[in-house]
Amino acid sequence: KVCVTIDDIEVSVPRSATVLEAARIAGVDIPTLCYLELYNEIGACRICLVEVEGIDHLVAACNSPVFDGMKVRTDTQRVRSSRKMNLKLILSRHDRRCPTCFRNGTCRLQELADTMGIHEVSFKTSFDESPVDDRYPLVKEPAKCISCLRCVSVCSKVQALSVWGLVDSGSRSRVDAVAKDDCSYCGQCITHCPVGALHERSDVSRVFDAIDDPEITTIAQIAPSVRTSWHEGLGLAKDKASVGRMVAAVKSLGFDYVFDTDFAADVTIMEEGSELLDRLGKGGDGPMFTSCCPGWVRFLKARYPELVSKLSTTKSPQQIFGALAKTYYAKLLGVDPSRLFVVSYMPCVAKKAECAYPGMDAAGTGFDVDAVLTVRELTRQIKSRFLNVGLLEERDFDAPLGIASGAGHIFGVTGGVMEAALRSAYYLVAGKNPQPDAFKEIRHEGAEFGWREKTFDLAGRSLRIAIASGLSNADALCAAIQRGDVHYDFVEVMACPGGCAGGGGQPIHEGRELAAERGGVLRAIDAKSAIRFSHENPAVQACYETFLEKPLSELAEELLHSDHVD
Ligand code: HC0
Ligand code: SF4
Repeated sequence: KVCVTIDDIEVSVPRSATVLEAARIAGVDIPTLCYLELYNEIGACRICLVEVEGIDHLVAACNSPVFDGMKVRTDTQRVRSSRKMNLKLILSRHDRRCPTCFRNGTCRLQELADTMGIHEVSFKTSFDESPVDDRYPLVKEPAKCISCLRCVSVCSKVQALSVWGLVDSGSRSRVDAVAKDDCSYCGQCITHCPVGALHERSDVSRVFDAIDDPEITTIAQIAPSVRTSWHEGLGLAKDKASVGRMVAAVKSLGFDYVFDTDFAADVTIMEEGSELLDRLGKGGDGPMFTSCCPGWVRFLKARYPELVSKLSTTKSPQQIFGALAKTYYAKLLGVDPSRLFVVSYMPCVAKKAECAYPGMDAAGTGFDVDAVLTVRELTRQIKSRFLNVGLLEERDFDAPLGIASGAGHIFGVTGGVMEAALRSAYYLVAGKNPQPDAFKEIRHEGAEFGWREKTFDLAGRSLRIAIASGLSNADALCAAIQRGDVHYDFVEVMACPGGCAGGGGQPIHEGRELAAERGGVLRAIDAKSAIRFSHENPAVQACYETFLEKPLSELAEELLHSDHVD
């Protein structure tokens, strides 16, 4: 430990600490912009400048190490005016049309300009006027980019991809997509961008158009982890943000039916669990990979094409929902499926791409899922209708595609798909249920989302499983499988750290990672659920009895499976 004085406050801090960390220990706030804990400690923006006794120039707090006896001043006139000058320079290269920016209200740059009292920028403003390309689900607005390099860091360090890079030099240097084809669309660059330079393609108006069309029946499905975060951008207290109130809010937007993706997650388990036992029975070369995360599927195709055959053929819950909505449910309603418009509310950007993949048209109407909106887009929709959600009466999901088990709910947290699958696989092998929490040892601890493994005894059959979230963990796992260092039967991968709870379509909170907290909400919902097993969901049982017949039936194969070839 070393002794450091920050603005007359003496603190003892680890020798390896930076000035910023020491200041935080002392309770002194130093503003930061490009800084991202663990991943982007590069001092690029020069907003965290401080004065250190005995050093002539100002230093960046985020990447300057402390030393014993160090005396730091964070609030001198020189510090304040340098920080202001640096922020004004950044603002002079930024398109400052805040009112129409996606990040208006959640932008770190806007917040800093306000708190630092900057209300005019006297420098000549010039920014990158390259056109915005919104053909893809992930959109870059060059005019908004401040070259903080956070996206570059997150993409390479957390996701083991290097889609973003610094191109050109000098005054022309800028961040651009240098390996676009590798992009998994996980959206982690969006949730870590401090400004509005990266965002999802907005599909909001297409959805409102469908809602307003009297000829169209609109159906919403809501993904598991949306219920943990839908209120965050609305300023709604947690205790008011019940599932029932979320359903009421989505119904208020004008949908004819509001259903639960978690119902389809239960169907996924029926199919995927049966597929796993089928593969094990055939004694093939393991493992089977989960395939419900489109970010992971894109990653695998790009990086490990030779492992693609190991992906489960079962479609994701989003796509199973779409396929069943436009076949099974269209029949129940007696409606022509081409008049149905299915909207998914997802914590995910990659789902916007998934719904348009070849083969995602089981009903033959074009697309089984017509539009995918992120939680941030849901927030914008609710705000635009001036809904006072706190006052809405709680509503239930519609039946039957709104009935789900606890196993379906935990899909949105890392390890949840695996746990749900094991609960039902055990039943299929043993002919009786395990304890619902029999597989709880695979749950993550806190925010430790790395690669974890375990061998379970599945009624006399030993099953080796592994779970990873975050693509750098997935990358390490795939490499180990290829080298033959590890052998598993079943592997769950989610592209985003913590699973969908930490998804790239979730609300953004500067400097805070909420995946673990949101995941905990899903675990709590599961624990309180009357039904804990996918195979005990009565709506799923009815769907098999009256329509699909049984898991992996000919019809189930046709509607609910895909070979991931495109
Ligand atoms: Fe997920 Fe899903 S759990 S991918 O993470 O499997 O987006 O929340 O909807 O489809 O159910 C996202 C979340 C889903 C799907 C489910 C899976
Ligand atoms: Fe999307 Fe979830 Fe996968 Fe992230 S982990 S890419 S949010 S499906």
